[in-house]
Amino acid sequence: MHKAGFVNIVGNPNVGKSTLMNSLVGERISIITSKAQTTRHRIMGIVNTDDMQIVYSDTPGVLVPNYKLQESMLNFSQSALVDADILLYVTDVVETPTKNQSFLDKVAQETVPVLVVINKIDLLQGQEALESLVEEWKQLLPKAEVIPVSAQYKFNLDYLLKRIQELLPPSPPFFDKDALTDKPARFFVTEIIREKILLTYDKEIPYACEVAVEQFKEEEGRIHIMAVIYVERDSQKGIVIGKGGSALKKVGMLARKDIEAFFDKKVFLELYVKVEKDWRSRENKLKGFGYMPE
Ligand SMILES: Nc1nc2c(ncn2[C@@H]2O[C@H](COP(=O)(O)OP(=O)(O)OP(=O)(O)O)[C@@H](O)[C@H]2O)c(=O)[nH]1
Ligand SMILES: [Mg+2]
Repeated sequence: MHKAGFVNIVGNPNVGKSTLMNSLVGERISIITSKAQTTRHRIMGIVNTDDMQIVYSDTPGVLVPNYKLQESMLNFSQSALVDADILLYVTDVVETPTKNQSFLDKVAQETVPVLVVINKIDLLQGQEALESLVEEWKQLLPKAEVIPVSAQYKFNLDYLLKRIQELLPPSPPFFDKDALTDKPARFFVTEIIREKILLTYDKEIPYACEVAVEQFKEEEGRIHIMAVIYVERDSQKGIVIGKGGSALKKVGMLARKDIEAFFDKKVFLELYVKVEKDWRSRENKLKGFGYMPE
């Protein structure tokens, strides 16, 4: 009997959803940074064995939208409540459990199994603090199972995986049995560049940036990539480029290394910066960037 299903990962920003998915899949699919709102899309990571296909979905952290891009991000998170076979509600040992009560209310109404994954337990000292946190979550979501883990240090993930395998419904596979993700190669290029932007710039800059791959050419022995970083205003363009081009050069160098590792090939990366006024608030731009259906 073959088992397959959607294991959707939701939760507030920065709790470690992407770290958890990457650890469960064993590949670097989602980008991870210490900044909130790192993930902007719903990204699938697929694990295949002979008799099983687990389709994980990483989603953006749940937030109150302030502009159209964030509305799309919230839509991705909410879509994961609708089509899950198993829901992983990720929290950590830092946030207040009731931080986002309205989303929790929706999780409480789930008819599929819900696993509350308390992440980052490596940060806790002593068993008592953890026990009381587990107790608190059991009160908040009585039907759910509470599983403490450390996604980064891979603590207790074997138990979490065991429960996922047990709960997975009988079903034929949804994707090819050699598929790793639902996203094309170019997507991972834009994500790697975005990760380096999040690491390089402060404050609002990373949030005002979007990356598009304009050219992706496999040449003999290497990949030639041309990508554009879109910002919302002229002043941001100057900051992204930096003095004498230094900041952009740094982003390009860091990204190229990771893209080479991702494709296991030499990469020639050209980066340009362009202004696309207020793109985060414009529907047609968000469609073009893949945040909304065309
Ligand atoms: N100490 C500790 N840190 C962790 C753990 N898992 C993730 N982190 C860190 O938490 C931060 C956020 O991790 P992400 O995986 O990007 O979190 P996320 O929930 O996907 O965040 P968004 O995409 O912004 O919603 C990063 O700095 C991670 O390194 C863990 O088990 N222990
Ligand atoms: Mg994430």
